[in-house]
Amino acid sequence: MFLSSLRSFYIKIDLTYSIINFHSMSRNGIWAFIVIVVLVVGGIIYFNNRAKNNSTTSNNTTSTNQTFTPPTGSNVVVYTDSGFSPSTLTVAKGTTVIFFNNASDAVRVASDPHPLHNGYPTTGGCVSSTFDACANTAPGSQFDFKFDISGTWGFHNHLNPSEKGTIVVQP
Ligand SMILES: [Cu+2]
Repeated sequence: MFLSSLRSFYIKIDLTYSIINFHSMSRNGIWAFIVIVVLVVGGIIYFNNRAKNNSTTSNNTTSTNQTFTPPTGSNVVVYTDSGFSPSTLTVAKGTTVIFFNNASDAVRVASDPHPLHNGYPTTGGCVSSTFDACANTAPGSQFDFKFDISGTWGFHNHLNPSEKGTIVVQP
């Protein structure tokens, strides 16, 4: 009687111990699982953010190399990094010519000759002729000038006088 109750006591202890042991093992398993989940989710978020930052950086790079859309028409001269295009433009008297800056640097269109700026025969400009932007035209901007006098009028980029062009104004 005593022996059998002792045996059942031991069995109980053994059972309880193995239950605790089993629980603690599965608890470790749960912790390991949680740690793995946290690492995996954290890793995904980290690499996602890195990918996002990389794409933001490349977007910024794209926006620095901004290109503009010059106006089109028979009265447009576009300034590019390689000079004025077309280099000679023929227009009718009274036409307003658009000098559009599609280059990466500023430009200042002015009447030849440099530095007198008195070829186009009007006075009242900042140097002499009114055919003078008198200020830098930033990339993406334009300078407009109305040609009321017929003739062949040379102009240049006052910031880089070797860059030249010609407007032929027909009567
Ligand atoms: Cu000049």
